[in-house]
Amino acid sequence: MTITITAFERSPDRGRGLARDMRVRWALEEVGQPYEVRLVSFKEMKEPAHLALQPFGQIPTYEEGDLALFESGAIVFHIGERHAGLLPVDANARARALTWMFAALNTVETPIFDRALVMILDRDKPWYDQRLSALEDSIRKRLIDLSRRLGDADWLDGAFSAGDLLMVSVLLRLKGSGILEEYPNLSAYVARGEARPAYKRAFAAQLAVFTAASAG
Ligand code: GTB
Repeated sequence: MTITITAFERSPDRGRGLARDMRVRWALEEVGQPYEVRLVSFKEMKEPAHLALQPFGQIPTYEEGDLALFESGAIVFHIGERHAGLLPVDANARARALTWMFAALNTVETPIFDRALVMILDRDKPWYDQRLSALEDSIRKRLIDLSRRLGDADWLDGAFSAGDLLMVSVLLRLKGSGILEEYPNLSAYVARGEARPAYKRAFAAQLAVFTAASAG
């Protein structure tokens, strides 16, 4: 059955792989599942056809036969459940991988995404510097703990899993900020994720969308 996901027709990140279709592409590449991409404009994302798939008018979505999903974490989990390569077979290890998926999205991504939003939307506000600094403190708190837990391991809990896929995806947004670089083992962890062939294929595919849109 064909898998179809949605992605930005013109991603505001200009092909840097930061939009959330990237993690779904990466998961599909890790498990070796071919997929098609339907590109949507900002206008189309708010129209009834897309809202039927994603009630908040966002990307990504996932369609496979009569199954339609939204929320990148749920989609990555579904891919991991259906195909080998992202979730351990051992029940306890699988539960721990799921825990890291939630940790990535609930605990680590929140201040990182808020920082990005403030930097885009609030630069002109009188409280901008104070808010940015508070968010960066919150991020550092998370990274100190994550760095300590990762130690000198390659991945968070044994073999690479969907937990690592989401954690690396979340941390990538900090690359070049100077904050991630304060934690050399986390920088190296992110680089290990980016070096995976599946990541590279996913990155190239989403970049090709931006390149084509810029040429057209
Ligand atoms: N919780 C949902 C999920 O994980 O699937 C969140 C989905 C989401 O935030 N989608 C964003 C979206 O559709 C795109 S990824 N936004 C349009 C809207 O809400 O109207 C977030 C994103 C956007 C832009 C960049 N960037 O330019 O760097 C990075 C990430």
